[in-house]
Amino acid sequence: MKPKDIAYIRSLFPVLQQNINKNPLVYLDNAATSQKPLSVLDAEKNYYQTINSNVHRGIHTLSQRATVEMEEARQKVQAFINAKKDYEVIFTKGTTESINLVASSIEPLIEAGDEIIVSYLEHHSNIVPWQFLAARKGLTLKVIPVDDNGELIWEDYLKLLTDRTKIVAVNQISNALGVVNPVEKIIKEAHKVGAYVLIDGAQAAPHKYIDVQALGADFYTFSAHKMYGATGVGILYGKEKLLDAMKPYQFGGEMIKEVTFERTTYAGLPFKFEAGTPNIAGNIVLGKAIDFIHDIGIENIENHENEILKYTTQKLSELENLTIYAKNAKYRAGAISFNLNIPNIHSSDVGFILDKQGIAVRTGHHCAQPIMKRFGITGTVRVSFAVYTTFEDIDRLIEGVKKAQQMLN
Ligand code: 7TS
Repeated sequence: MKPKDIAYIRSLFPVLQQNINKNPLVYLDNAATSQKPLSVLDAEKNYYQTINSNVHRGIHTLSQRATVEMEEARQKVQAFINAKKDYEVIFTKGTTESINLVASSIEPLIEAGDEIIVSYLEHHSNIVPWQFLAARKGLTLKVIPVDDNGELIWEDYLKLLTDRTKIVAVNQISNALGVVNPVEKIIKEAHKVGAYVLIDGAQAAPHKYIDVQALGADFYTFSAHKMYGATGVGILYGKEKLLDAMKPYQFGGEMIKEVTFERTTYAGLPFKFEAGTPNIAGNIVLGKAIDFIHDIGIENIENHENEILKYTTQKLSELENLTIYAKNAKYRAGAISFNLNIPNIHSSDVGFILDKQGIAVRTGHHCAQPIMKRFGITGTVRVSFAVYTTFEDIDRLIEGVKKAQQMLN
């Protein structure tokens, strides 16, 4: 994209127009959460000012409007990931809840002795729910190791697959290192042994085109707040047949067909998994966030961010005494992790010095302690991108890192 296009896009994000610690904000913590464009902010306000009412229950006009808008948003998500049916799209409160839902509701489909495979690259939210499922049901949790480039070791993955493998749960892009996993191949191999595959797309959906049918994913999860939408909104995509066979996650209003004190029957998809009043405004504005992405074009976003990633890698590589993790991984996207090679400092020392210059990054273990341990570290400085990231942002980052080097040496 041309600089003038990026300048226009930046003008749509009020939060970017401010000084932090007396410097223009450089926001490089998009993997944690992205900023929101005016169209999303306005839609959220407009919902509360003109529509606010509960969905799926009111005979009155406002309730019907809210319902139509929320269901239109569901259809936008369906189209965004190319799901076959709109009711295969479940609104949750985030990737974490989407994965917990599957790890809980899938119980009827598994038996003691079955095996679950995750990878060293996972966010804690794609490890811990499976650990607890394994403990509840007497399953074995296996882990795909990574090599020194931060890439999954393919031969080891193949060796872990057995006819007892029931679930394979991996991310498409690692939040800690930015490594892109070969999820299409992973899914194909898992299906050969009859396993179900959950893809954690929290770091992929904001950055690249997703087609759940082409991937063949059984489940696909992501968070609205990382893709220009609101916090408290997530998506679980699941294949109809599997969602139908799973038990409900939570129980209450919305998810029932008929309740008596003796017996309750459940509603069909997607309501079976949407107990209680949802985040109506948040779900509606996810539709607006998707419109925003479509207006720019997801391929344009991906290409721009790849250019930024290449530039950042090159500029960081020119600095001495600095380690970039997964630098030689074949495919990376969205984020880059590094540390200064200075004894007795923590990544947060660097983050603190950058913040004083108005540069926002994330430091620490990024909720991915196993991969940190694999590299013998407690954390990294992580820089992560969005459509509004500029080459000037990266120049400011590099100057900031140089300053941190001087101050900490
Ligand atoms: N999976 C991955 C790959 C993630 O990056 C995150 C959040 C989650 C799951 C959980 O998403 P949530 O929306 O339910 O919280 N990752 C990060 C991060 O890297 N920094 O802050 C949150």
